Amino acid sequence: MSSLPSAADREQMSLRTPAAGDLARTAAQVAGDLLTATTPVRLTDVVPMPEQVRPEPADDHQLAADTVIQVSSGTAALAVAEHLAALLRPATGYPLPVTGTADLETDSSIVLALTEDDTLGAEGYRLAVTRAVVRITAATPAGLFHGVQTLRQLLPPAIESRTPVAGRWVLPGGSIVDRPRYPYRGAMLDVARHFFPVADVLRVIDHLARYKLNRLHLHLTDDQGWRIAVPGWPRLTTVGAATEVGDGPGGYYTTADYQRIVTYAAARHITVVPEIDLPGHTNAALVAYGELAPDGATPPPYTGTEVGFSYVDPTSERTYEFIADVLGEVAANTPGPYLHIGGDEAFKVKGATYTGFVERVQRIVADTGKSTVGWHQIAPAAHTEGRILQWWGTNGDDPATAEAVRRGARLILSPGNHAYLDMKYAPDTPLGHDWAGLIDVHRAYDWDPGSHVADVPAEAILGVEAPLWTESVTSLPEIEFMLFPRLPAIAELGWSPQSTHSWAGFRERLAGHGPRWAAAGITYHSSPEIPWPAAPAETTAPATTSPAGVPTTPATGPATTPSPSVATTPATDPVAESTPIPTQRTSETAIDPV
Ligand code: TNX
Repeated sequence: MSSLPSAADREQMSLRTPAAGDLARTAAQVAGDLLTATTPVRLTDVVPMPEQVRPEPADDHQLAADTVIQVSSGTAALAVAEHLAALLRPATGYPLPVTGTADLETDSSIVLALTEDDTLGAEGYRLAVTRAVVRITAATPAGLFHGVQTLRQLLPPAIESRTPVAGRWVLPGGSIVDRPRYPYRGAMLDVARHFFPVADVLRVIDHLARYKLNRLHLHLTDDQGWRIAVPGWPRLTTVGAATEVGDGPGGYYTTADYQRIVTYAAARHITVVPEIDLPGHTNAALVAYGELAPDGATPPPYTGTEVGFSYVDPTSERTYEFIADVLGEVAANTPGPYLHIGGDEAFKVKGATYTGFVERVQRIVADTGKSTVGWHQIAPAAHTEGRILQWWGTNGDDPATAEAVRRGARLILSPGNHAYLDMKYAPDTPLGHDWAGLIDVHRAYDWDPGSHVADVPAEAILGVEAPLWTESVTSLPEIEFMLFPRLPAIAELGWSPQSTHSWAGFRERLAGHGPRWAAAGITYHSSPEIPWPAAPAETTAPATTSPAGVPTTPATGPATTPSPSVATTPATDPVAESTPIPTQRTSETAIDPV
């Protein structure tokens, strides 16, 4: 495992933090650029690439101050319509009332309609843009929601502004028919190595929703911290949560916090997959309850980044009482069907002891009514109904995994050398590791989930997930820097048909998203592989040029720095019921090495 960013690296990052005056000037510049950003987006620019796209350039549709959002009868579509309205109101400044009937299609409306169309599946949608009407139809609210994310991308990047922008809000004419390749499309956030407050997690959920991801895997426990309250085991949080990598204070989610996360996710059609990592990665639990340790001796807290040394005692009944309590509590607060039991890197629990442990924990999971998910190391354990393995290998070849699939398991693909978002983009990326290699955007994109693991048939693939381990990641801007632009690459692999796969096309489409992220205050890595729109001539941003001659600072708003000193209140989408309207972060200096 590579070393974490040194104090000198971080020092350098904060040295590049712009002064307040520069920030204000940049904010004005971004707003000015956005004002002029009225060129219609092309219907073919959507990420992930839709299944079918038919542009009709004569049919562009312009939103207007009197545009209304109409929904088909019933309340199921109403929440999606309100979500859409909340997305579009800040930048347009239009009232966009939501009305409960689709009968009156006026000249200026967006219609969301639930239909019986069974060709669209559980998440598909149709979008038709004509001069008169924009219509999204789907068989489910989830399908409508994904259609809304497409609609959002078809408006100019300035739609991401949280304050009104004078512009022509034109949607490109034509139609899209779309549905996902895989039912499981996720990202993982490790909240154990570093703890992230609820507001940060909500913002990550919004990022997933933009790219039609539908699973958020939370890695809730590890050696460095225990992050979830469990009644009857108070020391897990009073003691086990008080540490993280380095010397930070740690933290944990109360039951109410966790419920807020799952509710916010559910409103965005995202299922939370909670992970309690067992039997290894448990030092924080052992610090809290030494009775669970193999020798009964409480270990010291651990805040380093090694793995594989800790484990709960697999021979003690107390261990299984603990696990039943923890998994029972987490299951009770989790609406989704999965419980992730980890199972990785338990180097000290070997052979039959390890498989026996996993099989017993799988039974405890089954007793909660959920399905077991585990890292692919659990493969040798017996099959149990609905068992899912998460592949994180780097060479696509593991006979034990293939055999577990033959016995009925399905796979989530997170190959370490393509999907691990904690890997560095390039040798000089200031955050991350390189044990699985460097992962630039091309590498994140260029693999096929359907044929990745040897001797595993395409039908056994449930989907893809991009994990972000956070040994080196300490703040929301740093999370975003590692997610963008690689998360959309993995999202496209999970959603788009393999027949649309094209690196040349993807990098062109992705380029248009840089200005969107900038307008939304999202920190991102301005990878030199992506042809970001050229910076306007008059920009005051210190746009620098990569060796390839590509500006590393995108035109309508440069990447923000992940320096914690620049980040303001973590922002969630304006649809967040109880979160404040975000403060836009408009700092300008990318941390990209130039
Ligand atoms: C391996 S991948 C781990 C994690 C580390 C990660 C760092 C896996 C299941 N385990 O414990 O955080 O590498 O990249």
